[in-house]
Amino acid sequence: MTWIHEGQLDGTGIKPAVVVSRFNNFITKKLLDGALDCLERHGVNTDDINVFWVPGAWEIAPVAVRIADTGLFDCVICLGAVIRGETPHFEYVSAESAKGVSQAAMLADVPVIYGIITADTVDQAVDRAGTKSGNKGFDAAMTAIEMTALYEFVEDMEEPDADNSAEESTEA
Ligand code: INI
Repeated sequence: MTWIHEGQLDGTGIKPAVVVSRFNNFITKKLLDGALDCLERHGVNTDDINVFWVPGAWEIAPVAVRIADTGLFDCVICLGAVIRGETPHFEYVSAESAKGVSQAAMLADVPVIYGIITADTVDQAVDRAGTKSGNKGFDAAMTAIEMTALYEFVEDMEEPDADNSAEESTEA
């Protein structure tokens, strides 16, 4: 028997933290709007959402780690926008902010979700912040809800017992 587990998209009772950077805030404000919209549409209570603003994408991961370490939040959603300029600066900021969030996700007990846009042009960033290509903030929040449910399920998991179950899959 194969056991299949998947987090459900129900945000009831969860306490998310959102870390969002001010750099390129004409984009990041839209990502935040998308994330909040998603959380509220999936049952998260507005009073349970905490938003932390940081200067730029570089600062997102260090703050995300500390927020996760407080134990006060069920997930951390990281939002930012890194847009290519004329110098190699973009490469450093985009690569290190991605690595940082990845490390934070590996270390934290709760899901740390990567919602940082990296774009070659302003148009590409606009497309991903609520226009042609959807809203990456909304998508990140959706991922956070699913992963929060899955983490909680895995944490409480007991050994599956084939004899005592008619179900092959579990809704986390
Ligand atoms: N920060 C961003 O969030 N996006 C960018 O596009 C960006 N660029 O291109 O420079 C950027 N730089 C600032 C960086 O994140 C830090 O805030 C700064 O270096 C101070 O540590």
